[in-house]
Amino acid sequence: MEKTLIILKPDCIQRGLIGRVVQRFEDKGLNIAGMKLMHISKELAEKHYAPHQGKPFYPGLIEYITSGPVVVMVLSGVNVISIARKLMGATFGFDAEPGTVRGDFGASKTFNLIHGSDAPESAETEIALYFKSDELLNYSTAAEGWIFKPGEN
Ligand code: 3AN
Repeated sequence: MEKTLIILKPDCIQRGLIGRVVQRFEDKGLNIAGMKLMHISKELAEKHYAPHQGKPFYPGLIEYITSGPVVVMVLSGVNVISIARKLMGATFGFDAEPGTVRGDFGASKTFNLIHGSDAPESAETEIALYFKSDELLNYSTAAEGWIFKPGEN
């Protein structure tokens, strides 16, 4: 099953939005394989955002993601990477469509509430940065047969 790394960023936690954002993923029927509250160190942030090193917004990005606790989650499901990114919305809140996390809760370029992996390769790399393999659970839910139809995709 495809997996993706989601981070509820410091503004999401400070604004008391954890439950409402997680609810959206649960409502969609995505399976939570791992979840924890943590404070991202500067060293870990630099590894995560290595592809953006050198860009003008990079120093602010490191400062922001390390500025307070975050919730990191691994979601699993068929097409979970693209489904999660659609639920998140466009990168900046002022561009994001209503109905998405960023479109409903965000208005800023910097404070964009949530991260989601953008491809299977980055998902694998990012998941390994935050979770040991024994922290990820592989389990079925009673409803999943009504959410994902085997062989459909
Ligand atoms: P996304 O999170 O939608 O995949 P990316 O991969 O283009 O967006 O950028 C990674 C992160 O870098 C974004 N989530 C955002 O926090 C930050 N970022 C990208 N461009 C800018 C910018 N021009 N100003 C401030 N932050 C930015």
